[in-house]
Amino acid sequence: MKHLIGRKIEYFTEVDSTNDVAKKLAKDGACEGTVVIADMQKRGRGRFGRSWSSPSGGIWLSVILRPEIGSERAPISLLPLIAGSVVASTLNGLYGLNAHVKWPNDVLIGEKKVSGILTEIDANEIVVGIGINANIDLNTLPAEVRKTATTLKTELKKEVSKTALINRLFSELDDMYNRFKEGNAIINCSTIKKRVKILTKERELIGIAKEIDETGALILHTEDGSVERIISGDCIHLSAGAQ
Ligand code: BT5
Repeated sequence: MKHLIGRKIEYFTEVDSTNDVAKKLAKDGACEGTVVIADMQKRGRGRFGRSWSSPSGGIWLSVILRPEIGSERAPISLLPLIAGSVVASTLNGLYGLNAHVKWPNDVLIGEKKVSGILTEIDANEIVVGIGINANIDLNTLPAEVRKTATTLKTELKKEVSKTALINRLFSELDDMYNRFKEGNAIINCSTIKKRVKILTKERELIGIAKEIDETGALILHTEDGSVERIISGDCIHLSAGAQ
């Protein structure tokens, strides 16, 4: 099939969270590739129960996927990095930006977050939530978010066409999802080779991010000489230091 992603679009002016709506639609049998889009989210969510600011002007959407689970070639844990890579390449292709993906789910411009991904898996249903700060004035975001965030409007000093952005995003996501199913997804992650601090629920580690394995885990060579495989957590880039 040519275009899977976005073959059905459910549009809302305001929802609590597009991921919640998509999960419900998926349970009710919505077809793979269905996308839920909202102008605003009242309770946008990040990982680990964090909140995601979602004022009007942003792009808040969730995609329903049903890849064949158990396929070793296509581990679903790669999906946040794949979605992030697609967002970065879409922004760079359309606007000549230098957006890049920080492991495991952030799209940054410089070191400021312009987009975040929240993937939720329930049985064989996967919802990939994508938030992009598009036509948002930075000062409409909460003060604590403003410190680490940016928006396309701030970077480009003008508003973008959300329709053009969404269309390009769907088309690139479609291509990459096909590659993913064949085991050929392309992941560009700027965390590799950087000195990083990793924060997990249990611990804090500093080291060099050596690579991302085939499941999306980060392979960290720590300062005290051990090699750790990190499957989930937060990452802070400490250096630009490619080596
Ligand atoms: C994420 O979590 O980055 C995942 C964000 C996913 C949002 C999309 S929007 C469509 C779909 N529906 C949802 O309900 N969610 C998804 P995490 O890595 O945990 O980052 C969360 C942190 O980012 C927060 O604690 C804030 O510090 C920061 N943050 C909140 N809102 C932001 C924004 N609009 N832009 C940049 N940073 C933000």
